[in-house]
Amino acid sequence: MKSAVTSPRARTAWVSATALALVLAGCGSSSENETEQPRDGNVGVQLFQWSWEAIAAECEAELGPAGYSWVLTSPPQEHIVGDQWWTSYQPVSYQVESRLGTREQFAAMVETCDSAGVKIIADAVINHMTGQDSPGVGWAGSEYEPYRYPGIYEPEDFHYCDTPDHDIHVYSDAYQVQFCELVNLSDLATESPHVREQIGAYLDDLLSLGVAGFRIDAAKHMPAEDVAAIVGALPEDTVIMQEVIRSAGEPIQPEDYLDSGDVFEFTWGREIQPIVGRSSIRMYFKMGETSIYAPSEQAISFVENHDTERNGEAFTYHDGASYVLANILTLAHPYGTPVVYSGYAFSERDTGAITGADGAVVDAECELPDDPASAAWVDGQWVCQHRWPAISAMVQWRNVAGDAPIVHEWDDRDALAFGRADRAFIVVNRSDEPLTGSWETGLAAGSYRDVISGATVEISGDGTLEATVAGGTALAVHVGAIAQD
Ligand code: AAO
Repeated sequence: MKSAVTSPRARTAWVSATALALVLAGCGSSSENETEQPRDGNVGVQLFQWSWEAIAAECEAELGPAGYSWVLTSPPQEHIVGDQWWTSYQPVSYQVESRLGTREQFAAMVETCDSAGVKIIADAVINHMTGQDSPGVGWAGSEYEPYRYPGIYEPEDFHYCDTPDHDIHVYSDAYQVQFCELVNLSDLATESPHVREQIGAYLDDLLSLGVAGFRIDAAKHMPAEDVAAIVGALPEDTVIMQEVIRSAGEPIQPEDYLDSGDVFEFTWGREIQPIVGRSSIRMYFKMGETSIYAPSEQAISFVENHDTERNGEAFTYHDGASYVLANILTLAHPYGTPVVYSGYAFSERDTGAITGADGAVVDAECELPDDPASAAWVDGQWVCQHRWPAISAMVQWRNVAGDAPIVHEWDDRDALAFGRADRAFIVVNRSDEPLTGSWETGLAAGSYRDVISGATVEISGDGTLEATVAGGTALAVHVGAIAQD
């Protein structure tokens, strides 16, 4: 059984008690000390289609100081050639050579990020190879043909299911989901010892380059026992995050995979939308509790990922204040291990990130407008959601809140408020109108910085906060951001 990101073993490694001590020690200090706040929480960021060199630079400049603990990269293996982003998801070989960078650049990225206190989780595409019907040459020069990847796989290493085109047509049929081809992608026979060995060697290779673990792409399309056998051969502390999209009425569910590690919980993004919108706001306090949620300690929570950003199912950077509120609420809730999404602007679903003359993705640069939530983004521009001030501020808020329970729950028609023991407090106002109120916070008296607006707010001797919160935003304070006298 794999140790999951929030299992006791992994938690010891990722959430250090000294981090909180550091914040608390900094209590009396000013906001200039905030870059020294904890970076050992559990918040991750998916840097979609970021090159290895750009990720390395971001770890040092931004992610470590801001308190991000891990980065989910795009797939690092050799892939088919093409302009679309999804070429990354069609492996040609397991060489760590892609248009996101070379093996050396990947290794250097892991080292740089590690030094900045940021772990690397690699996206592992192990369910399938390409979906190409004719021979080709991959990014690093490897030749392939349908169902033949010289030196790696031969035709007997794939599934040929009994639908006419070998494709999955019905998700209610477990056999099709796991033995047919997902959108024509040659489906590896993951029950085969040879296939398991090849995949194991690839994952071991990435571990030797220092990654902390893997996102298992399309885990739903591999029998749970195959995934268990593959990850079971890896070191015990390998972090495993499986993509098993929860859908009502399907026979294969995320719970089937919990023995192998964590799962991305798609329910979170689906339920956070109406909470920001017009449904009963108090349902927020029940999120994570029903049977359509994986247990908190094994769930990755997220507003959107690269698929849901493109399929209309999630809030995205186009949704302005609602998108920011969804991220704030996700980071403020104790449920799960949150991952912030960060990608590039696009109009067409398939369009890849901007590439140079050699076809490699050009290093991401973050040039944030004054108000990113209402900015007009140009296609190809890096949106850098992880740097948006309110989102980045809430990463620290969450790190300070740690595992403290929710206290002082309050809600009104279009607003809610709560504390996290005596460490942090937040008021969220989803209406367009300002909200003026008085809340019991559980925090010690003093002048705090509202980490969302930057304004100073006072908490009185009995722990009460009296404030006005602008429409469509939040007020968030924590014991690591005490305002200077
Ligand atoms: C490309 C072309 C294809 C071509 C193929 C081969 O687009 O036309 O046939 O190449 O040449 C990515 C792209 C694909 C791309 C592929 C390979 O998205 O467009 O194909 O690379 O280059 C299913 C899987 C899930 C998968 C998702 C996209 O279960 O694993 O489809 N995600 C991962 C990656 C993704 C990647 C791959 C897998 C492949 O994140 O980026 O594809 O490596 C239901 C099911 C889900 C199912 C969805 C979509 O979900 O439950 O399991 O996901 O349908 O088919 C509501 C519904 C729910 C529905 C959900 C969708 O909630 O209630 O039923 O919406 O979010």
